[in-house]
Amino acid sequence: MESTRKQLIDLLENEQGHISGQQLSEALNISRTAVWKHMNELKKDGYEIEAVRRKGYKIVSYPDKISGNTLQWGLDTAWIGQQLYHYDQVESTQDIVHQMAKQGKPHGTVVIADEQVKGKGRMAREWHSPQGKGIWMSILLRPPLPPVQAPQITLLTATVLAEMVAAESTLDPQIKWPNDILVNHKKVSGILTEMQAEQDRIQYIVLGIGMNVNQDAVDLPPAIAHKASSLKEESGMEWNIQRTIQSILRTFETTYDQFIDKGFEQVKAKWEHYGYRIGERVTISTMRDTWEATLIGIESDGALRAKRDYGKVEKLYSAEIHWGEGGYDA
Ligand code: BTX
Repeated sequence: MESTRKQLIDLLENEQGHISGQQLSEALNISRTAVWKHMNELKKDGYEIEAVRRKGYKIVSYPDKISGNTLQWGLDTAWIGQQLYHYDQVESTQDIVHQMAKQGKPHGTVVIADEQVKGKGRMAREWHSPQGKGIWMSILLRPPLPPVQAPQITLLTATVLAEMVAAESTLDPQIKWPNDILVNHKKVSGILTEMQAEQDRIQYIVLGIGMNVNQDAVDLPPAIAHKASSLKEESGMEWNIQRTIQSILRTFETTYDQFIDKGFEQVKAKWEHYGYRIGERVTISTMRDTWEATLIGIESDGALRAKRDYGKVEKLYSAEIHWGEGGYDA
């Protein structure tokens, strides 16, 4: 059903003028009544379709509103988003995916909302998720991995988001350890990974991605305005949220498959390529002391590697980093 709809859209898109119901029914191998039903579904999803007698159909305009269907049609993925749910408003997409995981929904299930009223960050922090301005999405993953490897999926996700931003704009995204996406030193995206696991096996991961897309400066809460931004603010252009979601999902699928196949090395290299202040000196505070070091990269368990001036390399799991000029410390 879905793929017929997608083929139908492709046919309509590729035709300069109108395309007749007869041609469509032959090309898709379905009845003309079925073609007509599909057209009505497309209209419901916001496609404006012109139907002219004796000539046929033509797409006049595309939906500007996100829907599960329109997201799925343009996706072309093997497993991610095969089940995709879109909501206007939710408390948090994370909670919905946790429920779905318990009900046995498959690996790759995606939940997206236009707005979250109780969006959450790490450590019970709040994640501001205003209506229609960003990407608020959670992905259900069932990786064949032990729980110690879960942080690698968060790091991988950060590289996917950075790559997407770099591919779709002239912006220069960076990943601030462990997993904030920054543009011009400001946070445009955050990742929340929640896991259900047994001793040696991950049952499932709910991977939450929040990305500020089309907020203007005034849309950002004053408390975070100095350290947060949106893709629009930084690039000066409005982004198509639907296409941006599709681009993230596509890149995610390829990167994840490669990681499961070949391991973490490539992800690590990419992370370090985008890593904020990698190769630079910062001040680090741990429980015991405060010292200066040069950040050199990450470990495969997600730790940050920092080299002391006398050469010793430290692995940091939780530390306060004073990111220096332009960076904020939280
Ligand atoms: P985090 O703990 O790294 O970031 C939370 C902190 O970031 C907040 O304390 C605040 O200072 C700042 N902040 C809050 N909202 C924003 C925002 N929109 N942009 C920039 N900074 C902000 C990061 O947590 C993980 C965020 C994951 C969000 C996704 S959205 C889909 C899914 N559902 C859900 O409830 N959470 C995830």
